Amino acid sequence: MRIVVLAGGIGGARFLRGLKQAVPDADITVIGNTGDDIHLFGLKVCPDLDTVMYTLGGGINEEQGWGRADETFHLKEELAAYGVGPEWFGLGDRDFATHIVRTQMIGAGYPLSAVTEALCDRWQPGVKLIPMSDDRVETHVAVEVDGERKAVHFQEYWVRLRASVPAEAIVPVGAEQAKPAPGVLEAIAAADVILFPPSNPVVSVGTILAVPGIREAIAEAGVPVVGLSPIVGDAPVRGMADKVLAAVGVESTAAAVAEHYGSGLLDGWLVDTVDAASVERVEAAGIRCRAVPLMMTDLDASAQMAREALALAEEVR
Ligand code: GDP
Ligand code: FO1
Ligand code: CA
Repeated sequence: MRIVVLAGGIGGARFLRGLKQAVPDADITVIGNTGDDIHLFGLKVCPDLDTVMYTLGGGINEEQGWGRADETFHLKEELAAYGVGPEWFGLGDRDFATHIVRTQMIGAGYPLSAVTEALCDRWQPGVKLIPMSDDRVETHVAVEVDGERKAVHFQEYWVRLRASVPAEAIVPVGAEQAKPAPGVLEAIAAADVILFPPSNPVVSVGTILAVPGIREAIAEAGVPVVGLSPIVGDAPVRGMADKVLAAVGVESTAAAVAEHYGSGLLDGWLVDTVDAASVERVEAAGIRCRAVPLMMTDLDASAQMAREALALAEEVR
């Protein structure tokens, strides 16, 4: 079975780990969000691609959900001693190596998709991980700080400001001009099923869908498209999805996120059992809906979620 998954970072990665356990023989292609990418200290950092790669490859810091296990921060401390920041972004020594290799290869002329494949040669994530685009896309967030409206990089909004001010608009800068990376449209066209994991619907899945051609290819693939809600009990399980959903005028409920994707894109939607009352509303929007446990507390729970998503896909096929 050929499965295509549109993934952000932690939510996407943990779901993928479950999917791999649920269907070990599946041919899984992951289209990764690169809107979170940031250039720091002259290096290109791709948080969501790395989170997927480290999580599936066994190098992730499990408690944190991002960055490397057994990490140290000597380099960051030395940079700070020179007064070189930003200090608000925690790049560890082991993680730095990934960004150095990536930046060096890009400087040598390799596209991000080829670089990601090379990095995955080491990590063997067991899926084909493709960035949504080889072109630079950077999510910016419009905020008002001290009465002044300005746009900040998504990482600055989330990591430095901790999403403490309202997001007024979300802009995936560069997305309109970006082309899907080689293999993205081909994987979608060849898929038997397309899954939206419980990733952020605005700054993860939404950014991938903002690359011209990807949304259209999914809608035209003619295969079941099934998503899992990242909103449980009217709140994100973690992160700032509520803030970025508000910025695009969507309430933080499992049903509203399904409606936001819409029946033109989604065939099936899973909500958590605590949101069982919203099944009717989602189905009224023309999307088949089931309520099942959606908390990825461990690998078995994530695998069961993957099985439920695939079962729903068969129902709507
Ligand atoms: P990020 O790039 O690291 O923010 O990760 P993603 O975009 O892939 O996923 C973020 C989303 O995952 C957040 O909106 C969370 O609410 C959601 N999430 C995290 N853990 C769980 C979980 O156990 N269950 C569900 N349903 N959603 C989760
Ligand atoms: N998240 C944080 O909350 N603080 C950090 O200092 C931080 C550093 C970091 C470094 C590398 C990386 O791949 C991810 C990192 N993240 C950090 C996570 C990441 O920026 C965000 O959680 C996601 O991009 C949100 O979607
Ligand atoms: Ca992310």
